[in-house]
Amino acid sequence: MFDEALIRRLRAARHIAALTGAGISAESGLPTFREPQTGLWARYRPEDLATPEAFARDPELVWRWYEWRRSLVAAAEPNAAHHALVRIETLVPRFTLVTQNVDGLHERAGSRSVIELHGRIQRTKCSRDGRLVEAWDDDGAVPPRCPSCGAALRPDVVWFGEALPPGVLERAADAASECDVLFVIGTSGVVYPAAGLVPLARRAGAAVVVINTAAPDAPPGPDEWHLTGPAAKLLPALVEQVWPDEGR
Ligand code: BV8
Repeated sequence: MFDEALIRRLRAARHIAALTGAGISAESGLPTFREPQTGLWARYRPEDLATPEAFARDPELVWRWYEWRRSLVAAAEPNAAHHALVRIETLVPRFTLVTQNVDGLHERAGSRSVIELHGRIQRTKCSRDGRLVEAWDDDGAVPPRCPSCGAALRPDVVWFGEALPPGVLERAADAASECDVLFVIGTSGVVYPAAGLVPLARRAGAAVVVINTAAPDAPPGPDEWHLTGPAAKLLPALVEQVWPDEGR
C-alpha cells in the first residue's frame, strides 16, 4: 500500500514531528476553516471573526461564535488519526506534535507532548491583561465580565494579528529543524508562522510526509511523500504497515 522507501524512512527515524491543522479534526465532525460555515455563521469567514478588530467591533457576536464552536468541540471525539499519532509517540525515541488546532482533541486522545500554537478554545482569559479566568458571575453580560477588572472575557486563542504564546514557536521551530521526518496533516498551509515550519524542516534535511484530502498542487520533491485521502483512514494504515504489532 505505501512506498517501501517511506516505510524504511519511518522505521529508521529517531525523531518524528507532526504539524496538524483543522483537517485532522474534520472526521471528528469539526468544520475546517476552508469549508463554508453552517447555520447562522454561514455568512461569516472565520478569519473575519477571529480578530481583535472584530471583537472590538462586536464582542457579543464573536463570543457567541466561540460558544457555538465550543459546543461542537464538546460534542466531538478524537478520531483514528488522533489516536494513530498517540501510537507513533509510543514507538519512536522522540516525537513532537505541533498543532494549529484549538480543539484539544490531541490531548483528549492521549498525546503527551503537544505544542498548541494557537491556544485552546475551552480556556477563557481577560481581554485587558490576558490572565486566565476559570469562573465569573453569570449576570447575563455577553461576553461575561472579568471578575477582577470588569473587562470583557475572551477565549484563550490567538487571533489574526496577535503574537503566538511565548516560547511555543521557538519549541516548534526546534522540533521542525531537529526531526528526521515531519508529518504535515490536514492543513492548507496558508497561516503563518505555522506554515513556515515545513520549509524549515525541509531545509534541515527532514523527510516530509503530507496527508491531505486535497491532491498536491506540485509533484513531491526528493524525500517527500504526498498521501492523498482522509487522515483517519491513511494514518492508522500507514502506522500499521510501518510498525505492525509493535507496542501493543
Ligand atoms: C502574527 C486560532 C504577528 C483562532 C488561528 C506571512 C505571510 C502572510 C501573512 C502573514 C505572515 N505572517 C503573519 C501573517 C498574518 C497572519 C496570516 O498568516 N494570515 C494568513 C491568512 C495569510 N498570521 C497571523 O496573524 C499570526 N500572528 O503574525 O502576529 C505579531 C507578531 C508579534 C507581535 C504581534 C503580532 C496569527 C495566526 C493565528 C491565527 N489564529 N486560530 C481560532 O481558531 O478561532 S489560525 C486558524 O486558521 C487555525 O488555527 C489554522 O492555523 C488556520 C486554518 O488553517 P488549517 O488548520 O490549515 O485549516 P484549513 O481549513 O485552512 O485547511 C484544512 C485542510 O485540511 C485543507 O487542506 C483540506 O484539504 C484538509 N482536509 C480536510 N479534511 C481532511 C483534510 N485532510 C486530511 N483528512 C481530512 N479528513
